[in-house]
Amino acid sequence: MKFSRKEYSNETLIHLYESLLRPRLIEEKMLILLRQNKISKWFSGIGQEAISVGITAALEKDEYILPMHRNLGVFVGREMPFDRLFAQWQGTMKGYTKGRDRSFHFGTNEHHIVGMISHLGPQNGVADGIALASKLKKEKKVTVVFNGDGGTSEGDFHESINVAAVWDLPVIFVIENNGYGLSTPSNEQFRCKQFIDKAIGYGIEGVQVDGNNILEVYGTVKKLAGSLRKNPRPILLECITFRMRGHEEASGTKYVPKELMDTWAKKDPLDNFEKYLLKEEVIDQKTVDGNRKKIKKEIEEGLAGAFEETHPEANTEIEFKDVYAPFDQVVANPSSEKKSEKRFIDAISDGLRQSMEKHSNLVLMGQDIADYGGVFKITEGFVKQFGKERVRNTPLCEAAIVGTGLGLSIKGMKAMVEMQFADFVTEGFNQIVNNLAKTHWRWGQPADVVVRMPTGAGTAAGPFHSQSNEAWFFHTPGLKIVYPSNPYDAKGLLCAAIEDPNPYMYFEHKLLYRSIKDLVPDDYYTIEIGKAKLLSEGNDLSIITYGMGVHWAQEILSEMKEIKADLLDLRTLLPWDKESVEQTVKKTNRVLILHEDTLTGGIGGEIAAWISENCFNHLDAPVMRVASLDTAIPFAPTLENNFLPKGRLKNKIEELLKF
Ligand SMILES: Cc1ncc(C[n+]2csc(CCOP(=O)(O)OP(=O)(O)O)c2C)c(N)n1
Repeated sequence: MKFSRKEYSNETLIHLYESLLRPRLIEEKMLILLRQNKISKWFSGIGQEAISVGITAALEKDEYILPMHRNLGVFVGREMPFDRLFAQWQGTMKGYTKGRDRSFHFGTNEHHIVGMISHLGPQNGVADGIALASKLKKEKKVTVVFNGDGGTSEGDFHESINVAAVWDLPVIFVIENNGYGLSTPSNEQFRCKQFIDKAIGYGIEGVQVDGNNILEVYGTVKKLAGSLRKNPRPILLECITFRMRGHEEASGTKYVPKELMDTWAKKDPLDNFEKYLLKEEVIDQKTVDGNRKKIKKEIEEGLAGAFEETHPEANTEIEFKDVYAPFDQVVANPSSEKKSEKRFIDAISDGLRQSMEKHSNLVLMGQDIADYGGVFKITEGFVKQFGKERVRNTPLCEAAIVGTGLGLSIKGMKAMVEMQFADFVTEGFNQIVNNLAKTHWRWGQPADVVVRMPTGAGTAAGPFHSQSNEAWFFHTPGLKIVYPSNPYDAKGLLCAAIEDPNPYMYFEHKLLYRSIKDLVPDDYYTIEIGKAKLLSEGNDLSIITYGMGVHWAQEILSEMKEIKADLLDLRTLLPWDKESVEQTVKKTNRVLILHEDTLTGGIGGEIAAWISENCFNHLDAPVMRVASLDTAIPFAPTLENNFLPKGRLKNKIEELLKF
């Protein structure tokens, strides 16, 4: 291995050497502890340390790094206290996740590190968001995100590089090309000869380095980072290396040919650098021995601190409390009586515009939302008022953009992501349910993102432009869900969702956009989250519903004049208003839950279960549900009408009353 020390001082070389030695010695210790059954799992980065170490040393301390499972060198390079780092692996309170997540799955803003979730890929979108925030704030900072060669097959990788390319984001996308993804060799993972060739396809620069040569990695990244700070743009950095141990310790390396192991053993980044420094007389054997002794002592001290504690005592209240970032909503009332007639769509647009005026850190992202104004024209005129930096057209890449939203919130900004149709949220699903929803609970980082979801059927748009998919998210702790049924609520709930630092799914029914209007305050206001609204009152039965269900119920009730019903509009689905539900059940003793979503596994099932468990003595009839058929949504209007529950509502009311 050829080293070129360039202009580096002895101090720099020794710093790099010690930074390489630390993770190696920690790992050697962890492998012993693993054999002694004192730690649970270990992903080894032995042989690859020069990449994490060189990159971390080349960056400024407040530049974000998004490492993976083999990047111990990043955590150590950022001078994370050993006792806390080791405690994190032990799942104790001294760690970074209150025992909730394992190994390297955590972030800390103090050290400007955002660790991966287990899923490979989503870290790239988050890196885009951090880089976008840095760029918008004109900070001249670089963000670095790590990938294994196997992980590059994931869609998130592709989407995020594409976004960074189109938006000129200062991100270094690192690929540690180490020959294997778990047991799968490169030739079964990708067809390209080398990853820098892929950079061409994204229209960005690709740079390849010997990932085992610390000076090459350090020097290259230092130069690239300097250039990116001045001239923001993404770079694909391919680091050629090899995985010297199994995927994780239990999986072994039987499938790796011995010759490969032997060849790469000779290229060990630490041994080679140590030999070079000894030869150049930058260090001597005494320093080598002294350093090892010193670091081993630091490790032992760290371990003693980490092993002081056992696993945390479970406290259900705290577990629930941390699901959401703390936020005491103060409901904002309009500052004047001024009102004007607004359609549902105008109310949403108005709320969004006023939120943009109120929160200068709010960024809107979505397909065609800039000059075109979005396919439904919600953001028409926004570019003129707020500029293209804050009203951003995105490429077709829902996952990367939701991830970008999280990245923005890590940098203290707010994001609104418009799904062109709620159906397409499937492409961003992982980022929502695993990243947005869990990040606060895992390591205390709020995900200040509102995802707007144009939803619902009735427009003969077929199975992929009509879905009601709120139940997918209802099952995910950490999200909040609002679903307004009228223009007043649409504006107030949107403004409230944007104020709250927690992640929201905001459902807006497309059929209501232009079909209903109302007198809506012109000023900014918010509506209490988690509060249902009783829209009409009667003693015969309670109809509990939301969204389009409200309008169907109103229409049918106006036809069934002899029947007097409580009509409860939930408005917020997560957390839903149990108190108001309980009140109406106790009053009418008969409950019908109505929703546009399909029956099985719909939100109605949960509410019905809760009522039967908590209000059983107040029921004169079983809780009944009416919902869409358990099929996909058909295109032809006759079939669609048959699918939707409206046509069955009247009979169901009669059935319930007869019981
Ligand atoms: C989305 C996703 N699919 C599958 C896995 C399981 N998995 C964890 S690591 C791994 C192999 C990763 O290979 P590579 O990206 O090359 O990184 P390396 O382990 O070689 O450093 C797999 C398949 C995962 N974590 N996430």
